[in-house]
This record gives sequence, structure tokens and C-alpha cells, in this order.
Amino acid sequence: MTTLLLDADALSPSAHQIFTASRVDLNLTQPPKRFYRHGWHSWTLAAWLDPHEPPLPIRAPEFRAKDEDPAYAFHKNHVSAWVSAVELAENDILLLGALGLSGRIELDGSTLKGFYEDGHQGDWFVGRGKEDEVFAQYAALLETKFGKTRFEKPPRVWCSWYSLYKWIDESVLAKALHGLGDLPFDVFQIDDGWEDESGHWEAGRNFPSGMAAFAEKIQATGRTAGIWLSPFIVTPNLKIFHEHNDWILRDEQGNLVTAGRNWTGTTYALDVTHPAVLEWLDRLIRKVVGWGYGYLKLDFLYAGAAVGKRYKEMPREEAYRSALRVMREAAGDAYILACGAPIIPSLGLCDGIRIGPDVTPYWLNRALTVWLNNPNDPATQNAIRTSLHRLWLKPLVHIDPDVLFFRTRWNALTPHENQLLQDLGTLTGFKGSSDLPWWWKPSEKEKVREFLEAAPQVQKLRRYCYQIDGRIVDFSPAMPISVSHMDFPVWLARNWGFLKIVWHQALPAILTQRLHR
Ligand code: 9PG
Repeated sequence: MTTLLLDADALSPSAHQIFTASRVDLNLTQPPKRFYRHGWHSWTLAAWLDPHEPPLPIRAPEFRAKDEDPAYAFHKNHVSAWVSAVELAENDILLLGALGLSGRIELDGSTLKGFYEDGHQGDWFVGRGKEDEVFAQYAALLETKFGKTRFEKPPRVWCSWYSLYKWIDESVLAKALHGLGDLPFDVFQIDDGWEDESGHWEAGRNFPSGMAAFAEKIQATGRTAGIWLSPFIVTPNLKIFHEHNDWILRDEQGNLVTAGRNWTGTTYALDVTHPAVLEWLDRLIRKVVGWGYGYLKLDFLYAGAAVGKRYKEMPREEAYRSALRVMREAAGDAYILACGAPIIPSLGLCDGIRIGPDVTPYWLNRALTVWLNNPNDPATQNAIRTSLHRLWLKPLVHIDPDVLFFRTRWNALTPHENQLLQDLGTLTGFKGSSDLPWWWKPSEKEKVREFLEAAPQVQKLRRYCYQIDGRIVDFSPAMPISVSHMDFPVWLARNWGFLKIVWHQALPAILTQRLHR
């Protein structure tokens, strides 16, 4: 093991260096004013934080498993995945970035401690200077190491999730496809809900004509057919869960590793080093591409890098990357959008990556975000915050901030909040929507066309402030992170079922007994 000791003062402005070490201790002489924390996967918080505020674990375990890197969910210090930075002075930052898959950086008082989780040696980049320049240098090194997207321009995508959610069937999707008319969407993507159960990847009961028939329908409109899959997770209701129980990842004690909850309930992670699992993944992707789908949204990918004891012993993110490579090869020319995906281990193997949590047609759910201390929860504010802190990835991969809303129907965002989300879409260049065409007023539909065709001039003024075609856009309202130290709401949520029984059954029983006495 080699630990490299560095002094921040020794790095002059605009200097950068590359080192090989298993640990790097970067002494800052004093605790920094701001600390850049980069979340592990698509939905996990990326933001400049006040280091005096200690990290607070997400309160609900179901969300912790889905939204955080499980290895550091209870760490006493802030831990950043692969890259971290501190502010030394106005627009003078110091960045420490790993160039290997399992690099993490902990802020311990006034020391930035970089380490490789597997204990091996790896490369590190240390750079000092203007924020955008230093991040660009780090991104360029990542490109050399892992590669970049193969496509010039991100596609414009219509996706079924944020209007229909799970409630899709072939007739409502056919109506949506027809309703889009000649709007310049390049991809029509079917999201979760086409399958009866995540893990059983066949047309569900709502798609009696089969998935190949629907892909053909999409292609007939001149668009690429897109489909959603969560290839690394399975649910206990599946046949393979029981028939191939050895495919499911277990921890050191032999217990199954959960991968958080999704809409169907608790999910489990596949052991992606198992040869039979890799073969199954290869066949799955070839089948779906064979149906005619040229755009694959691969979701809940973090499950491939869950903490556990694998068939083949290797660092979890290496296991993840090898399995993603199998799917990349099986996908041929198809576009891969990685979602819920560990960021750096996906580079070079996917074409686009979701860079924030899900958007919602409202700004924030205080119960889920604030009371549960979960800034990764689906909410437009959370999505804008994290995505904006990941714009530096743009030269490497198409960065998907999730869909934008053009509808006023079923939309509780204020016009200003909605405009901020659209402006974020402009910054990333990835343009998507889920609005049902019949929800748009004629003027809104025209706005969609204009937006999809526009290529406005964008200029960055400050960290959260941009100029888009002469209009000043300030994203600061999306930046605050509120946490709660109050336990009562959580207690209430946990005990709701019990309280209901007391209220509806026990209490009346006691009262009637009294009355009868
Ligand atoms: C489909 C969706 C969409 C979406 C993805 C992902 O249970 N949950 O709390 C939960 C939150 C978000 C989530 C899924 C489940 O979103 O980001 O675009 O594809 O899956 O299920």
C-alpha cells in the first residue's frame, strides 16, 4: 500500500499532477468553505456542500438501498465517489479525482483522503485552478481511460414514464405515437410497465400483439423504437428467482442482497459475475434488439455493483463494468441510456447517462426529501440540483437530465420552475418529454416543436447562472438542501398501520365495552 501525502499549499494555481497510489492524503491546512460531493450513481446527490454540515443518513432503509452507495450510507464523514473538490478562494478550486473504478474521497476535517476501495494502487489526478478548467482536465483524462459516446448529437426522446407510469398498454401508446404527428422526436421509448414483472422480459398482458409488433409501429413513423429494462434486478415472484437462486447476490453471511424497492416491491441484485447470468444478459439484449428496439434505457444498474460476495471475486465496480460490456456488445449499434447507473464505471460503454434523480410535475415532496433526509428522491428540485453539478461530464457522454414538461395540465410546477427545468434541458442538450400529446394546448405543442428544433447560444456567467440567447437564467433556487432533525414524522409514517388499527378497532372496542358496562 502506498500513501501519498500532499500539501495543498504546495500546488500552485493552474498546476496539475497525476500520481499512482492506493491512498492520497491531501492536507488543506484548514477545513474548506465548500466541498464538491459527487454521488455514486445517477440519482445520488452531486452538489457543493457546506462541510460543517455533517452527512445525515437517509432515514428509510428502502430508499437507502436504492439511492445511496450502500458502503458509505452511514459514514461519519462526507464521502464522494471518484471525484471531489474544495474551494480555496473565489474560483480557485482544488480537485482530487480517481482514474480507476473504485476510487472514493473522504473529507476528514481539513484532509481530503482518497482511497481505492479494493486497496489496490491506482491513478489519481490533482488539479488546481478555475473550476471549469480543472473539471475539464479531469474529464479529458477519464475519456482517455474509459472512452466516450459514439454518437455526435443526443437523440430527442419521447418516453412513456412521466405521464402514464406503469399504466401503459398498446392502445394508449399507439394513440400517443399517433398524436406526436410530425414533431421531431427521434425516439419513442416505452418505459416500465410493458412487462408483467421486472425480470420476466416478455410482452405483458397489456401488449397482446407482442413487443416486436410495437417496435414496427414506431419505426413506421420514422423513429427509433426505445424500450426500458432493469436487467440487473429481479423480484421474488419470478421463476428464475427460485429456479436459479444461485444467480442472486448474497452478502458475506449468505443473506440475499436487496437492491431497494421499485414499483413492484423489494428487488434483489443479480450476481453479474456468474457465467450463467452473463449468458442470460447477453441473450436478453439480443432478443430485445432483435424485436427491433434500437434505444435501450437500462435502469437500476447500480444493482450490478451492490456490495456482496460474488461467484468470481473481483471489485464490485469491475464486476459491473464487465457485465455492462457484455450488454454493450450484445446491443450492437443500439443506443444505450444508462439509468440508476454508477457514473464513472459506465463511461465508454453507454451513449447516454441519467445524471440526476427523476423529475416530477411538482417541485419538492417535503415528506420524502426533507423529513427522510433524501435529496435523491424524485423531485424536480432534486433533479435540477444534481444534474447541474454534473454538466462537466458533457464532453464524455450524453447527459440526460430526465424529461421536461411542456404541459400545463397535470403539472403543479410554477411557470418559473418549469422554465428552469427546460433551461436545464437546453444546457445538457438532451431533450425529452413524456407529455401525452392530447394534454397539450395548440400553443404548447408549438412550443415543443420550437424547443426541439432550437439551438440557442449558451454562456456560463457564474456557477449557477447562465445566459441563454440573451436571457439570464439563475438556477440558485434549486440549490438549497433542507434536512430535518425531527423524528416524529418518520415515527408516524412507520406506525401508521398500527395507529389505524388502534383507531378503527381497539379504541371502539374499548369504548363500547365501557358503554356496555
Ligand atoms: C421506471 C422508472 C423510470 C425512471 C427511472 C426509475 O420506487 N422508487 O422510489 C422509484 C423511484 C424512481 C424510479 C423507480 C422507482 O425511477 O429513473 O425514469 O424509468 O424507474 O420504474
